Amino acid sequence: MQNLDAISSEILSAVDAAETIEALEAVRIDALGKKGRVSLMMRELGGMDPEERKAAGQALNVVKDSIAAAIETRQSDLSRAALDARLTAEAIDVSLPSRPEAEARLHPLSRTIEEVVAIFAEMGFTVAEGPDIESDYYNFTALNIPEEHPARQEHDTFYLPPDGDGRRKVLRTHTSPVQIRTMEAVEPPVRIIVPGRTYRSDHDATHSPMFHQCEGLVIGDGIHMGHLKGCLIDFCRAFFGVDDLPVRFRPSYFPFTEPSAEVDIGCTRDGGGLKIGAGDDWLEILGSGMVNPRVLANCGYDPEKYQGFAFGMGIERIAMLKYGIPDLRTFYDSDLRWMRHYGFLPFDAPSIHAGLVGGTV
Ligand code: 2NM
Repeated sequence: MQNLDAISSEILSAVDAAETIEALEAVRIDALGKKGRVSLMMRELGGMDPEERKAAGQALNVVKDSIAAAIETRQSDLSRAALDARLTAEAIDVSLPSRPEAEARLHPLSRTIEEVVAIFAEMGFTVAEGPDIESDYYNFTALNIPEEHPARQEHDTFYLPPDGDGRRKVLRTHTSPVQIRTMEAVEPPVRIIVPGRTYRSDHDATHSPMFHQCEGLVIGDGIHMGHLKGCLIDFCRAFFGVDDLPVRFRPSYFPFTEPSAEVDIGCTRDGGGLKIGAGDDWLEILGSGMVNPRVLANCGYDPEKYQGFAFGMGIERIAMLKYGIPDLRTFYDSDLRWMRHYGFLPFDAPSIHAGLVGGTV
């Protein structure tokens, strides 16, 4: 016990000299551990006289506490130093500019489909999709398009080579087969919007053999021409963003609707360019009509019980009008300069409602 002071200051020096948490722990075990120097001296107290033991015990406790306190202080100094070193080593310069990334654009056709779908989704429509390769039945027959109709002719429609039973499938010439498939699959009420690729054997400055359509179908009990007009007037005004846009319904003919109507919007061509929503000129936007009772019957609906309306529009056409794209053929060129000019930033897309996507029929 006589050299307690010497032992104490030796241990305290070792504590101060420990440069790492691990080295400090070794010093702690050497001093205060089970077989440490202080612990061994504690054990020696047992062999002492009571008087001697009391004094030595007190002295030893003071030394033990001061060593424990010194270790604790050194420990927090070392861990703070370790943290400081790590923070310095791992410092992130948040003021650095990000690395340049290729910035993608949304194609104007994708954007236009999203806009049309978002407007009809707001009215309670869901999206339906179907195959691009169709049977003659779904593309023509079910739609009341007769055998002799010009649309069925070789030079208007792409026919695939005949399959096993001699039937020739077609590349769908409109998205209407999806409406037929939907009516076969579900009972009214029906409210669907059908965007997709369509194909016609036609190629010049204003026609592409592949193009896009968006058609719609509403079937219910007591659906009439007033519903058709209200729905399509609202659509035209929402799509072109003109609240008081003039909309005109002009009698027309389609085999699958009766009566049928083309939908025109007001515009002017004065002063060179085209201006939508003003003037005394008209621009054709949509085809529409009340679904022909023969089409309803073909799909297993009782025309006495259910009525409905349908409509269709060309996506390229309405995209060209809305965004001032002068040449149809540029849609399919995949020209990145054109995309940077006419394309859309993806995060600027119109909001699409959850649960909007319906099924594939
Ligand atoms: C149009 C114009 C008018 C139409 C009709 C149908 C169906 F399947 F219900 F009979 N689907 N789409 C339709 C009617 C399409 O596009 C210019």
